[in-house]
Amino acid sequence: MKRFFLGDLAGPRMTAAKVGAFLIATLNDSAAHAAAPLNYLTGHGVRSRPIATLTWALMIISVVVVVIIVALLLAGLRRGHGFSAPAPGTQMPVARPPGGASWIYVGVGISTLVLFVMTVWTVVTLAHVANPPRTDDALRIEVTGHQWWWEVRYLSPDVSREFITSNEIHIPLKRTVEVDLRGADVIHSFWVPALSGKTDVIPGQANRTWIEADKPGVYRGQCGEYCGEQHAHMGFEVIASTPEEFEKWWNSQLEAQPNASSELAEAQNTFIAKCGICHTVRGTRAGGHLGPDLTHLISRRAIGAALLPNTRGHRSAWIADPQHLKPGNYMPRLELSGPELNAVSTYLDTLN
Ligand code: HEC
Ligand SMILES: [Cu+2]
Repeated sequence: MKRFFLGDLAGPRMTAAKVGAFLIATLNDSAAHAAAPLNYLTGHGVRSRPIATLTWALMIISVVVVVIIVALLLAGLRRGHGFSAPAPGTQMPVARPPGGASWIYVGVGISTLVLFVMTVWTVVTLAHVANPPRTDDALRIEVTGHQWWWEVRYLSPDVSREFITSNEIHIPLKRTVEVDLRGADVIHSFWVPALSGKTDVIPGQANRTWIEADKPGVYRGQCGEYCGEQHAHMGFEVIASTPEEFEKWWNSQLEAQPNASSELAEAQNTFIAKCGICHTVRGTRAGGHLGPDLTHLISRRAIGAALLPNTRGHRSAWIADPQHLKPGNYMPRLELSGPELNAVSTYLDTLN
């Protein structure tokens, strides 16, 4: 499936076919994810569907209003009143021709009614989606916004089942997920267009939002509030799967990493020495919190906050020069030697 971006439409060759293809990709539910990952015109859960319906309704009403106004304006211009220039010295009458005022009364009346209905509909929809329909079996997670990545902590009544991961949120299908939002530095905004609207992530303030997906899949999320140089690359992914798959994933994430076997010991030591001050790998002496938790790095789909696919090549390129791939981010270029880079990459490969 070709990916479409609004930018594709612009440029010198904006054809009807291009516009059509874009609209079809936007409207076609299943293609929408792949074609336009941040598409908010189709909802995929109990929360986003009423919002998407409202968005479409407001958009259609607005377009109809513009069309009516333009049509009336053109009709008025065409009709004219055959107004010939007065002879010099004569007085111009100031009285307007009678009859036109009813257009204004009726127009204002209809506009007021439409605006009133739109306001009530908006308020009712927002109130309806503000709180989840049921919270008794809700899953609770805590998401912390950092410049420019997301830390995700899974909460559980049994604290031994809690753990931290980053930039990837797994959720079980058809279950409410309450998201407690924390800010580590500046104001960010948590946004998964297909599942919910935006909620600000503010340092020192505990905000809460909720998401729920009813179809399995990968939903793209994005920081929705300008937060500095790499704001555009502060993405994440929400992965919705069946409750069984979700449970399996949770259990696998809980596991700590074993101490490396003798042939990997040196690679692990290099990692701990060079990277452990900022990154955690549970089960080892690497326990830093300045960067994402790397305990199960290999299980994730992307690195750099949804910047690059998580392949060995991209990982090595990142470690060799993170400032080239994401200028200004808080992982410095570490000037590793060739063997060190190789050792660290080899060690990362084991973090399943
Ligand atoms: C000074 C702190 C610091 C050091 C030292 C550091 N990192 Fe990072 N690292 C970060 C930060 C911060 C990020 C998040 C960058 C972003 O996405 O904005 C990061 C991101 C990463 C990521 C991507 C993780 C993800 O889920 O997106 C990998 C992989 C990584 N670092 C590996 C390493 C390795 C390997 C080393 C040692 C050679 C290392 N880092 C050293 C701070 C550090
Ligand atoms: Cu941000």
